[in-house]
Amino acid sequence: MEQDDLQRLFDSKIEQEIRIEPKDWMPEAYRKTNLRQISQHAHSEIVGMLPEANWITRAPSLRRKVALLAKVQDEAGHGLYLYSAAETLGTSRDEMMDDLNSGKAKYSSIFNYPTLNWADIGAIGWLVDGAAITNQVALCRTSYGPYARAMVRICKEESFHQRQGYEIMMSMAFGTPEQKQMAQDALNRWWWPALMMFGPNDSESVHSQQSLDWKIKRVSNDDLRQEFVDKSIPQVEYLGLTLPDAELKWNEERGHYDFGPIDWEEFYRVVSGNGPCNKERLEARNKAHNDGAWVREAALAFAEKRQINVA
Ligand code: BYC
Repeated sequence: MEQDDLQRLFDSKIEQEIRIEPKDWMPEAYRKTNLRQISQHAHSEIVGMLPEANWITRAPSLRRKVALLAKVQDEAGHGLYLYSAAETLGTSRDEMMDDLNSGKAKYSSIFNYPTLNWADIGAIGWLVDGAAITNQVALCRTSYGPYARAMVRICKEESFHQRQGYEIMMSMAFGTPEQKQMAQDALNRWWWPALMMFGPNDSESVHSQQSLDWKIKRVSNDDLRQEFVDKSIPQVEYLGLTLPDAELKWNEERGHYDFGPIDWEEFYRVVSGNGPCNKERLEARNKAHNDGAWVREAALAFAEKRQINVA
């Protein structure tokens, strides 16, 4: 088929909501955009394990420990589904790992903030996984088949994560005054970074329009952020907590909550590598990679031995 025909076929599939599959022809820029987004997403899942794993040994009860352990294991699984989806676009997992470990690849800004106490684990599950689901439910309808299918399973698991977090927040907000204060403090610290997870405002988002046209993104950064704010407020009210935003107000005309300005300077500082924990996160990833070298070597040696035996 001629290039023009291939492009027309691709465009008509996008138009008709027919998924693009790995062996289909696709524009190079479409391939690269998916690879960028899916690999960044995979890295976020893997780095996202670090702030929570830190609390597994200090969870306040066996039940909490088991739930947190399951959640952190799920994140590893999400990373693996997503690396597999990204590999179908022609890049190896080793290359993606090298890009993460060298600091070349991005991962979600949110994981560069510290988890100071147990209430932070509640706030992460509730707000960070809540923000992630808001984005990911929309991505179940993304145009690239392997990404969309990975998202369906991931969203189901994220719902458990969100509930796990909110349940911790309920225990603390309805607990002693000290526990309630810890829950409020965690909410104060995680609220704004959670809003930053959705990325820059639409007017500043370099990739949004093209990604929306290709149906890689189904909803814009600002619309997803607004959806998250609107659904979080009743949850905050139920807990009897308050949001660290003096400008938050229901806007009858818009049918949405208005909220105060996001500190984009902070966002870009964190995304460019200068957040509170960027250095620590990369060091932890590199250490894990280096400590695991013997496992990769052993697996390769075993695979080679099996091939020799089969031959
Ligand atoms: N952090 O043009 P834009 C999770 C970058 S966590 C860092 O709007 P795009 C989990 C962006 O990459 C969530 N970087 O870009 C939960 C771009 O830079 P490059 C993981 C960010 O791609 C709990 C530049 O800013 N979810 O799942 O159209 C536990 C311009 O932005 C961020 C996903 O990754 C950010 N917050 O839209 C464990 C969802 N925001 O690439 C895990 C999939 C923007 O040009 N990703 N940037 O150097 C997406 O939906 C989109 O990629 C984004 C950004 C909405 C994040």
